[in-house]
Amino acid sequence: MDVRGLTHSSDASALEVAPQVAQALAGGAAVVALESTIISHGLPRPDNLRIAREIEEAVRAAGAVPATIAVVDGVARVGLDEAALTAIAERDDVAKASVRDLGFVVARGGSAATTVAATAHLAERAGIRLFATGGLGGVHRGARESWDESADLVALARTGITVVCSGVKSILDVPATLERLESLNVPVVGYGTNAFPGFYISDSGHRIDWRADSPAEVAAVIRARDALGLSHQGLVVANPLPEDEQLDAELHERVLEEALEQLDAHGVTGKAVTPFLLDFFHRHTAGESLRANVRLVLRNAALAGQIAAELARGATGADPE
Ligand code: PSU
Ligand code: MN
Repeated sequence: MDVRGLTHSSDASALEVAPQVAQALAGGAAVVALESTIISHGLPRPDNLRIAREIEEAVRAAGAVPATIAVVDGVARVGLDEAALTAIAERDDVAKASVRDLGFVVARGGSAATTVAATAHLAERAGIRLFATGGLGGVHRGARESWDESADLVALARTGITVVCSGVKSILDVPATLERLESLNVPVVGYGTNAFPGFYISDSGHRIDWRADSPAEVAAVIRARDALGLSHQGLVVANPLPEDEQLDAELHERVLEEALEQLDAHGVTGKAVTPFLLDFFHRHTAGESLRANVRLVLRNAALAGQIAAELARGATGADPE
């Protein structure tokens, strides 16, 4: 298996790249990494498995090979077959793993869905340049007391991957998250907009400096960053839901307020916070938030596929250094 930087056979058995993905990478074809926490902890069963397949399909339709990433029975897998995808969606023993959890899950032969941070790490290690998800983790509201900031942010500061997302989840402190991304040198570019998207809603109300209007423009920025020695750091492409597909703004405000109250009332902390809030939303918006969540992930998967295809086109025939 052609895994970048892996020399020992013991390493190679801890990280397995699916044949289709390995082949695409070796041939310089377009590949898009997909996270699995959204499948196991972010979307309700039984819809999650069908949606996971649809996300992969959206990547394929854009001309790229999907590589959903997760740890299955002690092996970090880049690209899941049907059995592994089903296991992640349906099994009760699937943990939520960020970067720091990976070693434990693998050493103990366990299974885990990977967060944006962990997925980005494994994808980069396999040589994948594009990654699609729903919304990034970030600084939680009340972080001044709780210090709750997703490891997604620091991971992006030192992982060379472009993440297409619909901003950060609206349950978070959005302006604080944007400030942290700035401190961490993680660039944010709006896709077709200078308004930072608000996950379920098109516009979070916060502006961003940079905008790109086509996959080719994003690919040009990625290439320029590579040329300047910035390829070891992440790039965030913020792709908003069109206004007519967003969650009703009033409904969003009301449910968010209730969700945060319930979070406090139940004393939920740590990595349970995000799944709790997303689940609360899905149950209290009569499925509207779920539909918005699915739409935005599919759109992000398609755009990541287009950018990956654009990058692959540019690379063909070019000197491999
Ligand atoms: N985006 C979604 N649904 C999700 C997530 C993102 O649309 O479930 C997940 C991602 O895996 C992200 C994680 O990395 O939530 C953030 O969790 P935390 O806040 O505990 O770092
Ligand atoms: Mn957290």
